[in-house]
Amino acid sequence: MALELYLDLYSQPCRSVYIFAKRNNIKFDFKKISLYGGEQYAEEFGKINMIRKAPAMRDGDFCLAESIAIMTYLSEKFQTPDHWYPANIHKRARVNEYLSWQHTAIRMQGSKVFWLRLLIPKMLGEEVPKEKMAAALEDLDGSLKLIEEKFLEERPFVAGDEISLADLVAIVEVMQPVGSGLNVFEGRPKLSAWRDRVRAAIGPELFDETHQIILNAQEMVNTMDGSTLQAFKPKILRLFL
Ligand SMILES: N[C@@H](CCC(=O)N[C@@H](CS)C(=O)NCC(=O)O)C(=O)O
Repeated sequence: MALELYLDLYSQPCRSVYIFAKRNNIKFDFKKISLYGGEQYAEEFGKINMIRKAPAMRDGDFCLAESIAIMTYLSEKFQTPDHWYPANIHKRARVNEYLSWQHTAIRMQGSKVFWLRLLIPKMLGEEVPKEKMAAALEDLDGSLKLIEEKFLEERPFVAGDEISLADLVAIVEVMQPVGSGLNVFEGRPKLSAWRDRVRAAIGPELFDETHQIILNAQEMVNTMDGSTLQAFKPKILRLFL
């Protein structure tokens, strides 16, 4: 049985897994799972990932959740080039440091800004309170500063001269609020130059193809039936408002 990846490219961790597999010529069946359509709650998907989140992977009888676990598994199984997850103890530690930090920082904040700007207004039929938006933008700003000043410092990539899993996981999160029309690169030349290096290292075609869906999110939301989101309302309001 071919390796299966369960993905929805609206999702940041799905985009990193997708780019990683494609960039490393790992053959897989793309199993599309529509998160806005609630397919993560289907009985069949529960057998693949009982956490009911995407991405998920099935390799024969072996099922795995969590994007970072999936990418490190693939890097080991397919012996991908060292730069993705370097063997050098200090470089790997830098990658791990970023991967450990990002979950509750840029990931949470970029997602929050995306939902506050785009999906929550659609769901509620009104803009979110100004002070909520201001606080979310301030938190996001803090994380973007840390990416520039702590995780990159003067290096081209997080672990040094070459792209690693840390840059891949970072770029998909940094691009999420961009999908809501917020240009996070404006006034941040260091972040912009890093984005250009990451795009070049991934390959501009693969980068653009993967991000097309999120960069079209405003259009998608305009034509979306607001009731589609009602099922997520209690959870999203608890999380973000
Ligand atoms: N830590 C997980 C996060 C996975 C995750 O939160 N996925 C979201 C999409 S970005 C999801 O499936 N959400 C569906 C839901 O919560 O119902 C990873 O890195 O894979």
